Amino acid sequence: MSTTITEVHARMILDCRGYPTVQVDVVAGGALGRADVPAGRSTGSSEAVELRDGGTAYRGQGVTRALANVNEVIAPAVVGRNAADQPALDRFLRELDGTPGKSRLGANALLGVSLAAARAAAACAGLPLHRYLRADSRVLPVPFVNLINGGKLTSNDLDFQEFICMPVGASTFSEAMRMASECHMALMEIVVSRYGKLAANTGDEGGFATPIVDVREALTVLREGVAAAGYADQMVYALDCAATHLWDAARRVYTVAGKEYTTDELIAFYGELVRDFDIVSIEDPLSEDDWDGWVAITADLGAKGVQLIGDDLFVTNPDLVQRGADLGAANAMLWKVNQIGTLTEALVAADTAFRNGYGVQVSERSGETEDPIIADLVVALNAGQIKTGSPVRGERTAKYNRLFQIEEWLGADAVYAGHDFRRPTALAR
Ligand code: 2PG
Ligand code: MG
Repeated sequence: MSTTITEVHARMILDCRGYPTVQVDVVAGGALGRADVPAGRSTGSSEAVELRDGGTAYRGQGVTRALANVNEVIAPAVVGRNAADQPALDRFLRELDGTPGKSRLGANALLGVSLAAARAAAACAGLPLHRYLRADSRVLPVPFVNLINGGKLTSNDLDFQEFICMPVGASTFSEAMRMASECHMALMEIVVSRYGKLAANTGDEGGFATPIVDVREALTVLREGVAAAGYADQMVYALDCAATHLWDAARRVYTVAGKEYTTDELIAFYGELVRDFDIVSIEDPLSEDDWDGWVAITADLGAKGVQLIGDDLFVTNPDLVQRGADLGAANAMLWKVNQIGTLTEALVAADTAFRNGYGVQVSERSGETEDPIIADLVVALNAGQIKTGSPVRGERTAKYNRLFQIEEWLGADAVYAGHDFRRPTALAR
């Protein structure tokens, strides 16, 4: 059966923040593949370049240049190529762009084509994307459910970005989501009764944007919500500190809740939080530029069993992940396809992480659409962990809802990663 690309078309759609983004249709062998491109807000400085128009329309956030690059430059060049040869297609896209950061055509233009082609090829094969990408895909991830938001995702004064509960004690993905949803409902009652009605307003990823400043207070309230729902024994906790944004590079200090910390002091603070709040995973505890600090925290908390995830640090870049592994910085990577700009490069980054014994957590961006593709990708990787926000707001639930469908499709073959979320590849065999 032919998998030759016959048509490529990009259009503008709006993401969950009301910002324009790119949606691409690729037709191959008569089958349509469609994919949306998400966008970050607390971004790492080495991410592939997202092309935005500038000017006044959409306050500079327009994507007409990226659309034109797909429709006028990429489309004529990739028509006639094979959608089923993803590595060759993605290599061609990179070469067509020709810049290291994908700044000429835009990573948002390239990624839309890359993902839509994968979907078209899967449709030609008559397979769901996760199974098309990997024949032994069967691990349903632990959802890292972000119930309290701070940092750049809200307008409250809570400095850490995400306060997360993880239903590791569930026996299936469906059961995990039931626990998470009930915790969300119970937590809403608690924050409203304690902080007033406005406290249940939400941030970009659906977590409560409660007016809390103190990190310990946020963790205490989160734990109370979990206990009120009856799941204290099944849940553990995680943070995304997004600490690049808390770091003063010139003075080499971090500011959290108005208090300054050196790297060593901040690591000691994390040690106390881990001890007091069942925290098993911390993303971006330190700045992307504080590599020495990352080595130190990995030798300390990493050796004590805490997962330390590099997001801004690695930006889904295989070379940076390898650098981390060589230095002993972090022990897991956050995996966001749009940070690197093509599916193949992101898959190589995940392989690099797994080969070095690093965990891989597939992640949403704060600016998402209703496209659930990361649900298929997390199962395709047998990665065991996904971060896709609260169990509310359509662009977040789209991913959870797709995972319910995949769980049903896998039937008795489905394995929930549970406590093994850091090393689930063993489960896949
Ligand atoms: C993060 C994310 C997603 P953004 O920092 O991990 O949760 O935010 O997409 O804004 O980078
Ligand atoms: Mg992050």
